[in-house]
Parts: sequence; C-alpha cells; structure tokens
Amino acid sequence: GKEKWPRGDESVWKEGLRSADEDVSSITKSIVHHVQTSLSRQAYNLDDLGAYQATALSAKDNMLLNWNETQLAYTRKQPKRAYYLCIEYLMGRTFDNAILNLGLKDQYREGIDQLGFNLEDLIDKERDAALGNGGLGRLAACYLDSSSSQELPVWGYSLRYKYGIFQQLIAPDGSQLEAPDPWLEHLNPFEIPRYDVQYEIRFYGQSERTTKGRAVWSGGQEVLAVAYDVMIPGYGTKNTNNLRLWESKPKRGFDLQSFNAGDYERAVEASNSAEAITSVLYPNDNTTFGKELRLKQQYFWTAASLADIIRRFKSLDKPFSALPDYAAIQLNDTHPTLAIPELMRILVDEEEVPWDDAWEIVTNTFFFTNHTVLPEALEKWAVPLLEHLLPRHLQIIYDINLIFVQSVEKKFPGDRDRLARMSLIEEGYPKQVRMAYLAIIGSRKVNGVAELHSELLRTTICKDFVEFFGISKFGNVTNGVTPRRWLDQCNPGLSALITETLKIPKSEWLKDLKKLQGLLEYADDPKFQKKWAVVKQTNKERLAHYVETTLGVKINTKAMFDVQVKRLHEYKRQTLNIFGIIHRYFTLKSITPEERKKTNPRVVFFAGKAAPGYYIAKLVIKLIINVARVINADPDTKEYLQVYFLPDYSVSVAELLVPASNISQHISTAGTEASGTSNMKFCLNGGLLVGTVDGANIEIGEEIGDENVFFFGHLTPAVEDLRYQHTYHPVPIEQKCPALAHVLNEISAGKFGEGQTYEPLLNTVRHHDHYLLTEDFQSYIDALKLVDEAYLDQSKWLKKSITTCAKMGKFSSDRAILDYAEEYWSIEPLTVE
Ligand code: GL7
Repeated sequence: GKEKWPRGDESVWKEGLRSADEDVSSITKSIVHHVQTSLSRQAYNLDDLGAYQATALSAKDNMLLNWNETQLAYTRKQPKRAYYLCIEYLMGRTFDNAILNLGLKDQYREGIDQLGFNLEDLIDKERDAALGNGGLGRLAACYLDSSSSQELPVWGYSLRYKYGIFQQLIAPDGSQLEAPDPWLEHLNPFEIPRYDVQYEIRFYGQSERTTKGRAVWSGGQEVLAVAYDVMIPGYGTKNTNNLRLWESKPKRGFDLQSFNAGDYERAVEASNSAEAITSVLYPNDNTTFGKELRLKQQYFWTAASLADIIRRFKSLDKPFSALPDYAAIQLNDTHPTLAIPELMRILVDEEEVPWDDAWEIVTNTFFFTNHTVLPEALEKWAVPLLEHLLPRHLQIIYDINLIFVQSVEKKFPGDRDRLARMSLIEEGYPKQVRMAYLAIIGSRKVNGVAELHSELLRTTICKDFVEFFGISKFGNVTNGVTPRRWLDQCNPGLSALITETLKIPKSEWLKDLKKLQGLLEYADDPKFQKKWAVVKQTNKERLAHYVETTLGVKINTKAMFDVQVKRLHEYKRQTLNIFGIIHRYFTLKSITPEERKKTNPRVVFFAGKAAPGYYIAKLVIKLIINVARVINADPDTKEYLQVYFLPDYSVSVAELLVPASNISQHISTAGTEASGTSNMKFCLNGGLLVGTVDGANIEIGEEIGDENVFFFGHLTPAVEDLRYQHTYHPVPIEQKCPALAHVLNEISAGKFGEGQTYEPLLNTVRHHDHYLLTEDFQSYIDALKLVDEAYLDQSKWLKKSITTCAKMGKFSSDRAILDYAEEYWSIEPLTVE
C-alpha cells in the first residue's frame, strides 16, 4: 500500500511551496537571499563573480520549478520518451540562455541594475561548459534546446567530465599549447547532484555461458555511476527537459586491507582508476583514438544510461515487449553502440527474455545517426581489448554476428565476399569489431545529417546493408541550429529589428523560423537596408572590441570581415584559405598604391583547435600565425589585408564572431563534410557563404538561391577520379596550378619564418594532394574575386544578406528535432500546464 501524502497538514505544505520569481522585486530578493545563504557572503560587499553566482542560483530556482513540473507530468502521463545518447554536449554558457528562454531577461537586467551591477558583465563571468569538440557536440546541445522548446519528452545522457576540451594557448613561435580546462573549479550553479541515483558498472572479470544463450558475468572491477542533472529550459514554455551526466566514483573509498597493512598507495589505486573514467573529454574530432580508457568511458556511460532507462520503464509495470512503445534510444554516432549488446545482456541474462524476443525489442528501440564518412573516424575496437574489458559483450556480439551472417547467406546464397564485407568482425591481426555495422543492424532506422551525406551513406558505407534491409531503413535528417542562441541571444540587435519589421511577437518567429520569409518584402527597401547594415556594423565593433582586449590590436571595422572558424582538419582546408591569403598578399604587393586603393579591404579571422596529437593540423595553426605576423606588419598592405588567429575558440567566442561576419568560409573537399552547422549560423545572421558544393552548403544554396552563395570547386562525383589521377598519373604542381606552386615555394623559401618547419605540410599538397587543393585553388581565388566585386555594390550586397537570413527557416533545429520525433522516434509533444 502507498502512503498517504503529503504527510502532516497539507495547508502547511502548500504555504511553503515556492512560486516563480517573475517580477523585479522577487528577483532581487532571491538574489540577495542567495548571497547571504548559498554563498554565505556579506550582502553589501560583493564582486561580479559573486553577483553572477547568486543571480545564476536565482535563475536556477526558477528553472527548477518548471523542471519538477515537467518531470511530474512525464511520470503521470507516461508518454513515449526519447533518449539522446551523445558522448559530448557543447553547451557553452547557460545563464543568459536560461533567462531568455524563461522570458525574464528584462526583469533580470533591471534587478541587477538596481543592485548596482551590469547584466552583461555578470554574463561574462560564466565559464563555458565545453564538454565537446565541435559540431557533433554542439548539435546535441541545439537539439536539447529544441526538444524542450517543442515540448517533446526527450532526455540527454552523457558524461560529467571534470575537464572539458583543453584550453588553447599560442606560444610565441605560433605553436598551439594545451592547458587543462578545470571548468568545475568554482561552483556550477546549473547542475543538481543526484546522490540517490547510482548504478554499479562492471568491467573485466569472467563470463560463463549457462543455458538458453544466457551467461553469468562476474568478478573484475565495479565502479559507481552517480547522476548529475542539468536543466534544459524550453523557450516560451514551462517544459524543461533533463540532461543527465554520469560521474564515476569508486565503489569503496579505498581498499581497507591494503590500508591496514600500511600500503596507502595501493589502498587508493582502485579508487583513482575509477575516478579516471570521467576525468577528461577526449580531444579528437572526426578521428578515433582506440585507447582502453575511451572504451571504458563508452561502456560506463551507456551501461549507466540503460540501467536508468530500464529502471524507469520497469516502474510502469509493462512487459518488456512494450519497451519500444515507451522508449526510443538515439545512438548519436557509434560512440554509444555498446548499448546494443548491453540491452541484450540485460534482457537475456538478467530478465530471462528469450534471445529472439530480446533482439526484436532491441531493434525496435534504437536509432542510429552517422555523422561522418571519413574512414579515420569509423570506430573499430580490437577483439582482444573488448574480450578483456567486456567479456560478456564480446560473446553477445559474436552471437549477434552469427545469426546475422546466416541470414545474409540465406538471402544471398554462396556470396562469400558479401559475407566477409558485412560481418561485424573484420579479419586481421588483431580482429576488430566494426561498430558502425553493429549500430546499423541493431537499429530500427539509420540516418545521415544532410542530403548529400545520407546519399553517400546509402551508396558507400551502407550499400550492402541497403541491399539487405531495403532502402526505407536509411533516411536523412538535415541538421539544424537553435535560433534562440544563434540569433536572439547572440545578435539582440538583429532580433529586435526582425521583430519590429515582421510586426509579430518575437516568440512567434523564433519558434516558427520560416516566418523570417516576411523580411523578403523589405530586401530592396533602402531604409530597411540601412538599419540592417547598422546592426552588422555594431556587431563588427563588438567583435573588434573583444579582439582589442584579448590580442591588443585595433581592427578596421570598415573592412569586410571574413571568418573561418572550426576545428583544424585537413579535410576542412584551412590551408586553402591561408594559401589564398598569401596569394592575395603577393598580388597586393605587385600593384601600385593607386590600384591598391581600389581594392576591397579585408580582415580575415581564423579560430579553432587542433587535436593535440594531430601534427599537420598544428602546423597549419603555426603557419596562419606566422603569415599573419608578416602581413599585418607590412606598411604597403596592412590597410587592405589583415589576418588574425583568435586563440581558444569556444561557443562564447562563436557568439561574437557569427553575428559579425560579412562572409564565412566552409570549403571542405566535396564529399567530406557531412553537414556543417556553423554555415547555418552565419547565414542566419546575414553573413554570406563562400563554400564548396558539400554537406549542408548545398541545401543552403537550394533554400536561399545559388545566386546568393559563392560556390566553387569540384563536385563530389569528380573527387574520386581526381584522386585516382593524382595517384597514378601525377602532374607536377607547377604545371597543375602555378599560382599555388608559387605560394608554396615562397613559404619554403622562408618568407613566413623558417621554411623547413612547414615542409611536411607543404608536401601533403605537393604529393598525393588527397584533399585536392591544387584542383580547387584557382576556382577558389575566382570565387573570392566575385566576393570583392559583389561587396562594392553595398545595396545589392545587403539585399543578398537580407534574403539569406529570410530564407534560412529550414535550418532551425526545431524542424530537425520534429523530424526525428515524427519519422523516427514516434513521440509526441506534451505540454506542461
Ligand atoms: C560531424 C561532422 O563532421 C559535421 O559535418 C556535422 O555537422 C556534425 C554534426 O552532425 O558532425 N561529425 C563528427 O564526427 N564531428 C562533426 O562535427 C566531430
């Protein structure tokens, strides 16, 4: 029998219930209260950091009320839920976004003002939650914002890394240095520890098969997973979803036996190894790093998340066959693929569900998104490592494979090559488990992240699986970005201008981004264009101010701002950009001062981190910085060309860069960038795009009109042929592309510092040229020339800029998350009253 609740006198309880602080005076009261109690500080004697913390705690209280009501509604109404498993979430800052989504920013500004502080200063005190590398992690963060805003019951699951992505420092010689990111040093006001939500996670040990395909897994090491919850407030709704992060802890504080024997080091060894699991985010983007600790992270996170999901499902008192009616689990890339054998283990070994029934449940519960076709990013785990760390899971993977391969043989009798190609186990020394294949066969549906990418998946990596399962299993959901953070929050000037022009409340177009189309009728209007230009100029000045305070340089804000910010990767071709800059510099030097005056002044910004072990990517950073040094100091050209590398790129730095761009560059070799998402952010803020016919650039062109995009370069179908040519019929670079050859020679000759340093980088272009710089360089230069010409006619340019923004509606992450909800997960919105 359930207890009656509340205990005691209900009216006393009710009187104690807190309601939201929505007016200025309750907000200031709450802030002062937190100063006195939570921070234990003298109320009158407070610095910005303290004021930020108290204010953030008051915002958190407001979110908590909504969070509680949302979770209660989910528990009561028992809707089908979706769980988004992503090993990284690049959240950035929370406070500003929270008060915007709560609709309380004006009230907070006024309250902060009354207390003698400035809201923007306090916002700047927050450290980014940088638990991700790049696009993949930021996409996950946008999807959480959209799931709450669209009132969809979605929870995220990930790891609570003690250290996020490293902090990037630049040494005097231009090298990247890495420093730790101890982001939890100060109190994190936005997380709620859940010491009562804990699971034991096993590693190593032995697995003994028993009967009916079951086994008993025992021994080894047991580690505790402790939950921390992060609230995800929706925009203009009470719905507040949850991001649950797991922290690893030793099951026992220390080993008492060793401790009593005086061996203190030994006593804490196991506890250190348990804590190591969630210590640090792996800093690789689009490449695998096959280390045991990474595999431990993956299993720790998926096992804890599944245990949590299953516990919640069991409280519903339904048969296991109903799991797919109550839960959809999204595998974001292959990192959580161990969830598939783990759910089989839970169902078969622990719940005694027959194997075939269990497999039916599994393959109706999981969904898999692939985020890249780069071969170096496709995860494979060595069989001996898996066997050592997760002996039971390896058995299960072998059993899944046996049954699968038999069914392939049945459909395509005698096709040995096909069996070898499709097997989950890749032969070799050592044998390896192909995680993408496991994810494909264990999921209900598979998708890519832009039209071109999804098509490439169907015709390459998934080809055999399309022939086996049929085409309908392989879909596409083009990525999106949240217009709350990436327009309203980062570009308040533009947001206000849009609202004033559309004559509808902000909340309407921010949740239905196609409404931006209403701007089209003003695209030619000189008055509107003027206002549009003023907003851009203000954003450029804001960025210039940031650069001045961080790098100590003054920037010409009248020049065109050209931005390329993203992880350093050969396929993204920051090299093309810096070589193009050198080419432009030489051209400027070769003309008369009078001719120079007629050119279009340009300031180029780079930012981005290189994986610490990625030698060539680090060389590119060094080259950019040393080229910038020479060019920025040259009195002949400095008025016409300036180059800056902004260190330590982050979500917060992106929020300054994105609104300030006139053009941004997305110039990957065709067929390599699965989607890209910053391309969407720049265009949404009225920046024009210089890009290759790749990833989501293509769909952006389709939406806004190809005449508004500066496309260049070879198309995807040509790439493979060209690579073949480069390997078997190489043509010297001097012949293929003399302009580029000249640039490389000048670098070699020491024009930008010791030429020898850059040889390994230059050789990647001279030989093989896998990313086809020599093939695309000339058309890239031509495209930039068109940019210069177009920029001369400001009225035409502004029309392009306005049109671009107006037609970006498709790229809201609201559209993307609704696609997933309807076409994949079969979940429905649930409004919290
Ligand atoms: C990525 C893709 O490289 C990027 O193009 C895409 O926009 C993003 C989100 O789908 O996923 N894949 C990947 O491994 N990383 C990405 O950013 C790190």
